[in-house]
Amino acid sequence: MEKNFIKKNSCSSCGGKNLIQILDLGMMPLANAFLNEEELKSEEKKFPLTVAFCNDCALLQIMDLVNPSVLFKEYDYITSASAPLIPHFEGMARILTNEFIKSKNDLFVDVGGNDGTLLAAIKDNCRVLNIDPAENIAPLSRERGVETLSDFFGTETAKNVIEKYGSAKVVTANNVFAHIADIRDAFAGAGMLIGEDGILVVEVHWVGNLIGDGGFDQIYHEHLCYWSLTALKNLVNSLGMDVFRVDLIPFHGQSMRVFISRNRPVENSVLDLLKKEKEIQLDKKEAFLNFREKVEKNKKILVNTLNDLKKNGKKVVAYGAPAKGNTLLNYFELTPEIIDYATDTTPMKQGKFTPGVHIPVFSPEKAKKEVPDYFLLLAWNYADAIMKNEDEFRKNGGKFIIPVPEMWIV
Ligand code: DWN
Ligand code: ZN
Repeated sequence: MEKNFIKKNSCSSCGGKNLIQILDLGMMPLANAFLNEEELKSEEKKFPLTVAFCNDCALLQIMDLVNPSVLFKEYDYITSASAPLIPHFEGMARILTNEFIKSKNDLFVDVGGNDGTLLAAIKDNCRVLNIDPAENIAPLSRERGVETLSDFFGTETAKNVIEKYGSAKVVTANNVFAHIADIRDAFAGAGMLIGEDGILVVEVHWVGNLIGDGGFDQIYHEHLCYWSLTALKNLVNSLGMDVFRVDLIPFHGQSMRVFISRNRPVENSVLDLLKKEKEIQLDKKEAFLNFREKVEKNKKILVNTLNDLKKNGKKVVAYGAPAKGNTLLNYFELTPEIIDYATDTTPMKQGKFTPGVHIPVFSPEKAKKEVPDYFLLLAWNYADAIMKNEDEFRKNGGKFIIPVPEMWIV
């Protein structure tokens, strides 16, 4: 992509033009573009953010494509900064190596492997390769002993990898196939890489959770597609592969772990989830139009509550500064007048300001010294682990505001 931004007019998966607009979030900054003090002085880049449903293949997607080099070459998100993700990926490593890795010479490729958390748990069992465009994060992955290629993924990269390393027994793509504009090319590349008998495992946020119990805040420029199994299977089938197993897992609200191959028998889990998706009508635009109303209703409730707390002299601090939090803060216009500051465990975010509304980000230590009355839990997807860690805060009368799907206070 030459320019920094283009608006597309066809579906990323099937190429159809039968697209229905579901949500318009207006002009938005990039969700991971945290700013330093110097950058606050210049004008910040903002881009339109609109969501549409494809009536032909059932894929929910954004229409606004920001150049991936702008989004991903320098990246402020590291997997291991969110403690619950470490056992999650170690568990995944165990499951996949036990079942699918047979020899030390087998190749295991992780697309978008970030700081190498998953592959570090696999590297003693076989050859591993992380392919990730974030040049600032590659050294962290290499420090873990994980061979790392700083590149975007598609058929071109797949060809190069096959030439150098041969086919892969397992290719994983965790929380990354929502992020690729030419998604047909990415799936085709993964298909080439697994050859005849390898498997592809894709973890991706489940759109049924996004429009049901999860938040609209997962919508931002990095996330180009919001997958149902129905939509994903349509694409995979059109490329000569099939989904043979799927697990719903409690990550980022609810995600799907989708197992894909060319020749394995389809298991009941696939038929079960497809049936469930039919029941909740994930293949129909109406389900998505209802979601729009939910977002607007929640906005009113949360903004009114925060304004009332502020009027009553309460101090509210954001817990976590996740990318998704920046959609919420900007769409709900929550400025430092309402949210004093945010805390986040990611060193790269500390000392910076959140995109758009410019809330300052500090290490969690700050809130230990200047204890707030309320934490707005922007990292709501880790609510259970965080509540446990912050038991003391709650025992002392502190409260958490969970912002989505409907605001509640605990
Ligand atoms: O798809 C994506 C997902 C997987 O990761 C990306 N496009 C970007 C990113 O999204 P996110 O930033 O919304 O992800 P998380 O994992 O929900 O981010 C949580 C944030 O909260 C991190 O910045 C770390 C921070 N955190 C914290 O400060 N205290 C997290 C935990 C668990 C904590 O206790
Ligand atoms: Zn389509």
